[in-house]
Amino acid sequence: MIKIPVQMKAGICVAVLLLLSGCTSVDYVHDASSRVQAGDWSKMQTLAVILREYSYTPSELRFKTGVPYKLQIKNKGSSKHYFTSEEFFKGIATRKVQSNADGEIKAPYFSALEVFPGRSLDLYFIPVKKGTYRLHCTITGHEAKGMHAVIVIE
Ligand SMILES: [Cu+2]
Repeated sequence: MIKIPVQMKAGICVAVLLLLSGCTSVDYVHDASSRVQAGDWSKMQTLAVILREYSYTPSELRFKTGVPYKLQIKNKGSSKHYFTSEEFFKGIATRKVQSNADGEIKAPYFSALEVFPGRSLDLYFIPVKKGTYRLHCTITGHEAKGMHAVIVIE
């Protein structure tokens, strides 16, 4: 029998865990459109998040599963910023993203939204998967300067 050193065993465990997490990585909500249609949008709750150099306000956004939301993503900064949170977008049933000046975009899911300075986008959605998700701006240097936040679905 081959003896495997303890350290190597630990390494193998980590490798297996990484493989498992890779295999079970969260996919998008497949029944998003039926969840959106079944939602009671007359009870929609509206929240806002402000983007600026280099922060999200509030720095923690909390949502409840099953509740329809409109999240107003407002860029009050002087440069463009991103609302990027792939795992959060995988945990919600998206209805649409609306630009109040230009129209609305209907898609089963998004992974990132870019908002120009002085503009805003409204994300209409119903949270599905509980969890804590990292939100960040993917423009070079912004996250390092503090442009990150947490989204909690409870
Ligand atoms: Cu930014």
